[in-house]
Amino acid sequence: MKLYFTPRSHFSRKVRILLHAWKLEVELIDVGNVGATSSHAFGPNPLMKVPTLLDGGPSIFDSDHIAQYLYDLVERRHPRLQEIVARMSSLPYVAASQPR
Ligand SMILES: N[C@@H](CCC(=O)N[C@@H](CS)C(=O)NCC(=O)O)C(=O)O
Repeated sequence: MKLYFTPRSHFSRKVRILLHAWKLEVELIDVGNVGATSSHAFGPNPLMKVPTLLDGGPSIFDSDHIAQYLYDLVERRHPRLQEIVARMSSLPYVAASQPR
């Protein structure tokens, strides 16, 4: 798996937190300047944004889509993931951060 990212991108950080928490092996590719005008700098993302994930198929972009992809990947290995996430969502500090 390859993740095109920048260290200061909060969208990238969200994905990196999941990769780290779920112990997924990834090659991190810092694209450098997000103001770059060459699309090559962003890897295979026609929108020229980070993060972008590559995992042997078509490129996956938009951090929420990447998060869902990673979740599905991990869930296949750990069928109880859904239960664990549901339990976490009921914790007061997580519940308090949910929109009303
Ligand atoms: N909705 C996208 C937003 C991604 C995004 O806007 N990334 C910024 C960096 S934090 C970027 O690449 N900006 C470059 C640009 O818009 O030209 C996501 O969730 O991944």
